[in-house]
Amino acid sequence: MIKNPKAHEDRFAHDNLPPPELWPELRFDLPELNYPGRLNCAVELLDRMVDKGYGERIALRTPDGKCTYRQLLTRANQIAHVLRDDWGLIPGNRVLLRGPNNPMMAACWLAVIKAGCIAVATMPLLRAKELQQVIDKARVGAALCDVRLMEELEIAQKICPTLKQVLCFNQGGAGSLEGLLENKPADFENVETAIDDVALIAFTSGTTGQPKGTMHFHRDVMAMCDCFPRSILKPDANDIFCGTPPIAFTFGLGGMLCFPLRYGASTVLVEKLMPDTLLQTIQDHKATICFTAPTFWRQMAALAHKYDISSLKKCVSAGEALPDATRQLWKQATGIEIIDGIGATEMIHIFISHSPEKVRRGATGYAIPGYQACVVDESGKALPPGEVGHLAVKGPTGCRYLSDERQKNYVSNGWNITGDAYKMDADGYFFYQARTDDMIISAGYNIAGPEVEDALLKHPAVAECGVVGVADEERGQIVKAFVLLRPGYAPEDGLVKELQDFVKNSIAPYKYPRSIEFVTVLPRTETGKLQRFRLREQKS
Ligand code: 3UK
Repeated sequence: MIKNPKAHEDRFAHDNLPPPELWPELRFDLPELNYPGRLNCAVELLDRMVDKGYGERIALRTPDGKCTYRQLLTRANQIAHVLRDDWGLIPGNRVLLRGPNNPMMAACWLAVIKAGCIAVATMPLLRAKELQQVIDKARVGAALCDVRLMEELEIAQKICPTLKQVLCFNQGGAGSLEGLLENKPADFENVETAIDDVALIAFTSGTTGQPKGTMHFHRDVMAMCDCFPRSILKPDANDIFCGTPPIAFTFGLGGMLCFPLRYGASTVLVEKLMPDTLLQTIQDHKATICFTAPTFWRQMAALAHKYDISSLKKCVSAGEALPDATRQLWKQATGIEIIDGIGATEMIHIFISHSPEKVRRGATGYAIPGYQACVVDESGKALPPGEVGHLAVKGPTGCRYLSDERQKNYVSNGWNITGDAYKMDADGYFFYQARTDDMIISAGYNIAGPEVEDALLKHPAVAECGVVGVADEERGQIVKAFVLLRPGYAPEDGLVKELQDFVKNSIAPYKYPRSIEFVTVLPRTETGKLQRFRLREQKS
């Protein structure tokens, strides 16, 4: 290891951290969170595992092959040599990563961090304009990009003066990253970073346009591996992980890469998955753990009987609220109780969840060991059980935006305010209501769209739905449902009345959707979230 008291020679990330008084309070309440002062998270996840004897075990699986821990280490080391020797990058430099989930993308992420640089992984579907915002904001000087995603990056490069060096991977031949790797040594002198050097900047778009960069330290990557997995998921070295979230989304960075490596397990990386191909992947690879979003669980429940997925033991849902209707469908289809968990890019991963045995219907779960959570009012005062307010959390990780005024909105009195309306019961279980800015106010009543969605989803005609408030002269807003029907059902007037009565019979009648529109597709983000603002904008 290179001993360097100031591992980050490039101080950009450090200099753009929020002022200390705007940081959330950080708590390290578990013995496993006592890390040494110097630690490189990629070295912990890879070199250490080889040192411990996992070298010949499988780390990565793909539809066409396998790769051991030692092979992955060699590949990451060679890439790190390109970054340092060929490009002359120094610790603290930002490197943009762009690719679907595949072994080279994984190796590049590990290499960037081993070299002491900062990984800025971007969602595969970003266009040049959005890439430009990320590159400018994080002052990115170099990029590694999957050959099939080069087009938008090339457009972005023309308008981004800081971006000097770009290489593509998964192409092979001269001029590509693979071409440069051939004669690189298999060993690399890792950079011994400080525990609180920035390891990655994860961008989150929100709904307003200007993306926010969340900065996470080497310690945060370790903490994400040592909290949710250790206490809730409990994986072991024989587990085979699979799922949909991209490595560029911290949900996927954990579930598809860091968690499996931390526990000596293996991960199936597949580039493009749909509900049927994810089921096929579980069958083909005998996967034991699967990470995906609620809409996938719902669609997979209808198809599960066509596949042999008897290897599957644990199912994780995150990204948006898991409707109880979906939880029950999956349980009926497979016997498995989904593990729901709320996480956020600002927090890096999941902070409220539940073990399968401790599920409570309608609840996301409880604050997992290492985290604290409560529900607060507008002034930040804790509310008693049963009252709806803002979810506030703190733990070993927390929000640090890269030079962004919005730090003040997310962190208040040391708590991270996630932007979600929640209710807590007397046992400390947290019940999701809505995004705070999505609450529907109709004739003076507060109505949470997701509750109406859950009621609708229990009707056999409803495949998917989205519920929002739309302007109404008399009531201020009315509840409007956009409904996607299951095959075999027709969008008839009689069905509107039937669905309205169905909702009135299962939840408080004033919450029923006064307006229902049948649609063939619902607007979603790349991470599987329903874009309610786009439903609200729709004129009918
Ligand atoms: C919503 C949920 C109810 C919630 C994420 C796991 O989704 C992740 O990060 P994002 O920054 O979004 C955060 C927001 O998404 N949400 C996520 N999970 C749930 N709402 N129940 C859930 N289970 O509004 C939250 O504030 O995209 C999830 C791990 C890492 C992540 N980055």
